[in-house]
Amino acid sequence: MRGKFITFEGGEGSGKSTHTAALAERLQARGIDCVLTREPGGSAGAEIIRHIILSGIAKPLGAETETILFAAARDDHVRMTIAPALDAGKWVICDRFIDSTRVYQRALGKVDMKLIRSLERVTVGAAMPDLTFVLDVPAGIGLARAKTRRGSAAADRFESEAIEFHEDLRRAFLVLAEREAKRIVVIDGRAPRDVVAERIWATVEERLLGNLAQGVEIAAP
Ligand code: Z5A
Repeated sequence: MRGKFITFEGGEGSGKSTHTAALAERLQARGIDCVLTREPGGSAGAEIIRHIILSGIAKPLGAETETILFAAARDDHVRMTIAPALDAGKWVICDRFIDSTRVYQRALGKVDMKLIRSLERVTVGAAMPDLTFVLDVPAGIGLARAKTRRGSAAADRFESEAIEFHEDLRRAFLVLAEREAKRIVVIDGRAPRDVVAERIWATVEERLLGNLAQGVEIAAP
């Protein structure tokens, strides 16, 4: 049976890395084989493209070229990591995916949605997420968390954008979640870590594990 595909989205410092890891650990404890991955990156080719994008050297080439670079990275990631894992029955937990392109490249570069959707069709194919969490925090909180975590290291290509940009992103994620309410669940990321983790787990149990328990044997914790 094909594995389940769960993605995490949201602004900078909203807790995606924290909660992708926590969910993968909890699923493993239930005997579910998981692959934890991220975008941009998650495969050898995509990690090279990640470095190019986040260093900012592609910024002068324009928002459309950056969008195409994200798509090239995704194509490699889906072919080399995500699709083989799902086909093998593993669950894939991914930190950022298509909704980041829809929101960031649309908001940042006003890239034509037709281009974004066409690239999505080519790169993603059947590997659409079964469930997506948007971790929602005000931009000021997320940026402050990310700054604390970064310490003295320099801000990357996107962290260095103005706070208004990050607030626009937050709104855009919420609009997207409203439009695709069947797939996307918004979680208040301001709550304490363990509360956020419990809300995520409850949703996974309700939406994915409930169905699975009817057809598949799951190892006891
Ligand atoms: N991007 C794009 O433009 N288009 C695309 O298609 C894709 C991506 C796929 C990737 O950056 C950048 O690429 C991203 C969008 C763009 N840029 N931005 N901005 P990245 O991978 O380097 O970083 P990120 O995805 O933005 O994530 P992040 O900064 O690593 O944050 P996070 O993963 O959401 O948060 P975290 O690391 O789990 O938590 C941050 C800190 O807060 C950390 O110290 C935690 O311990 C703490 N934390 C977490 N949860 C809590 C709670 N609940 N309370 C208090 N503190 C907490």
